[in-house]
Amino acid sequence: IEPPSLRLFFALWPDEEVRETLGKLLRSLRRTVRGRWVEPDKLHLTLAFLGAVPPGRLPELAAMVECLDPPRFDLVLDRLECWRHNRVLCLGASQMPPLMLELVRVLNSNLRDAGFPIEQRPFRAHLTLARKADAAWSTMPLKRPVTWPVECVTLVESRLSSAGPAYVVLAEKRLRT
Ligand code: 2AM
Repeated sequence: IEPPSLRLFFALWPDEEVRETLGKLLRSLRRTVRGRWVEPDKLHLTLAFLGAVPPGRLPELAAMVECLDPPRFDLVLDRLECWRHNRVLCLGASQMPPLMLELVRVLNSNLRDAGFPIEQRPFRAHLTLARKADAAWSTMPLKRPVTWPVECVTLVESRLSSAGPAYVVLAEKRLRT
């Protein structure tokens, strides 16, 4: 019998300070937009989604994170987006840091080399704030953009349950200063 697979993804995981800023923003938006809001301690930005992975491959993926050595970068989240097709409300960036795109490219290239299926759609950096959102607009610039000094890349497990997903950081690598 095969052990159950793990639902995994690589992500940028906010530190406490950024999380607090994001939490404040989320709480202020809650006053005007209805939706199924993400709990502030679960906010994150997915770099590459792996989907179901046999647990035996976990060490390989953890090693993939350890071996990364990307320089730090700032990600400026400066707009809200509400996607029409799935009513996802998220934070986005009008400028993609080249170092972030390079990180995504390296991750995907490592995954491909190791034989993992990889995302064919172009990477669209976003941090989901709410689902089933009823915002009337599709994009809205933030009066006060959030600057996120990205210091860490993580491998995360998502455990789905009726209470919503629980996320467990399985491996992390600090970015080079
Ligand atoms: P979302 O925020 O747009 O929902 C854990 O589910 C993380 O993986 C979330 O950030 C989620 O993105 C992302 N994710 C889930 N399914 C995905 C898929 N099929 N392709 C890309 N990302 C996915």
